[in-house]
Order: sequence, then C-alpha cells, then structure tokens
Amino acid sequence: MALFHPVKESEVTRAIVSAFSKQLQEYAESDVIIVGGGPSGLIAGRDLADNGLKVAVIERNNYLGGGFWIGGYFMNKFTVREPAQEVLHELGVPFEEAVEGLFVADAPHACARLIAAACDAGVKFFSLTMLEDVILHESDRLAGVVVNWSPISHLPREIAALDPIPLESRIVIDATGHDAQVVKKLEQRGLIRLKGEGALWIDKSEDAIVEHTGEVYPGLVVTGMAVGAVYGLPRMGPTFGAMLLSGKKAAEVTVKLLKQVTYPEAKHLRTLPGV
Ligand code: 48F
Repeated sequence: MALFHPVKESEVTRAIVSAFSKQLQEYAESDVIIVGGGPSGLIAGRDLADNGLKVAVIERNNYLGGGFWIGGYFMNKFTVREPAQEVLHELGVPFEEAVEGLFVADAPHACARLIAAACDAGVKFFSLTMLEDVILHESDRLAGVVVNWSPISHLPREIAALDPIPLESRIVIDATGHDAQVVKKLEQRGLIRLKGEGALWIDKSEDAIVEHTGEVYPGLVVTGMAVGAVYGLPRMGPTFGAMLLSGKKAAEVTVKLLKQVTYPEAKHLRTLPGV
C-alpha cells in the first residue's frame, strides 16, 4: 500500500500551469507592482497587502530576499540600529544587542520570516522575471511595467528575441537595490536624472535613505538602496534597518498616493478599500 495518493504525471503539469496562468491573468493588473524582492521590497509588499491592496513582486532571480539572505560578507549575520529592532521583533526574528543601540541577527532566519510575512499578507511573486521597461501613457504617469523571462539576458542575441509582456498597475515601486533599475528607464528617456550612490557612511546613510523614500515621478515610488542611487546618498553596508524602515515608509506613501488618484486612467481601476 503506497503512502501517497496516486496521480498521473500530466495532472501535475496541468495543476502547475493552470495555477500560474490564473495568477498571471489576475495580476496582469494590480494596485502595486514592486520590482525587486529584497528586504525593502518585501516589507513594502507585506504592509501594502496588509492594507488590502493587490500587490505583485517582480524578481529577476530564482530566489527572493536579495542581499538579505547572507547579510555581511559571507557570514549570515546582519545588524540593525535602534529603532529598527522593533521590526525584527514584530517579525519574530531573534536578535542580540552587540553594543548599545546596535543589534545583530541571523540573516537566513530574518529573510525567511520576512518572505513568509509577505506571503501571509497575500503578496504574489513572479520569479525569474526581469523588468525590461515601463509603461508610460500620455498623462506622463507610470502605468505599469514591461517584463521578460530573466534567463534570456544571458542568452546569445540570436536566440533571445523574446517579446516581453506588459503588467499594469496604479503604482510601481522601484526596490531593485543599488542600480535603481526602474528609475534608470526614465533616465534613459531624459525624464529624471540619477545622482548615483555615494561611498559608505553608516551614520549618515540610514536616516537619509528613509527620509528620501517616496514618489520620484508620478506613479513611481522608490525604496531601499535605489533611493541612494537616485539622490546620491551614502551606502551603509551590512546594516539593514534603513531597508526595513524605508520599505515601511514606501508602503505608507503608496497608500496615501492611491487615496489621492485623480488621473484619467483611474476610472477603470479598483477603488481602494475604505476610500
Ligand atoms: O539588492 P536588494 O537586497 O535591495 P534593497 O531591498 O536592500 C539592499 C540590501 O540588500 C543591501 C544594502 C543595505 O544594507 O546595502 O545591499 O534595497 O534587492 C533588490 C532585488 O531586486 C532584484 C534583485 O535580484 C534583488 O533581489 N532586481 C534588481 N534588478 C531587477 C530586479 C530587475 N531589473 N528586474 C527584477 N528584479
């Protein structure tokens, strides 16, 4: 007597394809698309989904978490400064005080908890999916992203001619880290100018990243290290408090923006719950 229920191989394939197809059809239009599944994108997604919004995260890698899996160097440890340990506490991540106001924690544990929190809140993920471009309508407002299967960026050009697909959203969040890939698409069109990330200066950088987190172009919010690339702010290395607090601020800003929408495209989109 076998332990597992009998199944046909074709049923396994159909189950996966139909679940993916259902998700893609549903998320061809979202409230918020977050590009980048690192710490800032994940926490922004968690908070937005907790607000009842429909949120999709686009991640070019086959894993979520970005720089949060490993933390500093190869050591699987990272730090946060007060008051960001409160977010670790809320996520259920154990931490220790290394020196006054500086806390150290296990990166895989924190990353796993953050991913689980985003999933629990209802965020949906599209992995191995890279941002190729943005959707810009005449209203000069970002209306979504254009994505492609990320492995094609490593294929020879002759066999990499895959047309991408567009995904509409009311707000796009650039959480792509040090390269600010979404903002770069606007820079390529002369619509915005990136200052480029500054050198490491921990004390200065974390406050500055959180302070500058916000809308950089109509419909585009920037969070995490992408904020540094846009505003020329110093980097902070393996201390992650600003990533968590920037992601939370990006969610707050996004909720406020969605309550204010008056642009023409808004008429065919869902109304924010409670508005
Ligand atoms: O780099 P990442 O972790 O960005 P973050 O949330 O956090 C930065 C910290 O990890 C660390 C630091 C702070 O202490 O300095 O570096 O700002 O996560 C960015 C995610 O975006 C994905 C990338 O694979 C990573 O998982 N990403 C980048 N470009 C694209 C993308 C793209 N074009 N399309 C889709 N995903």
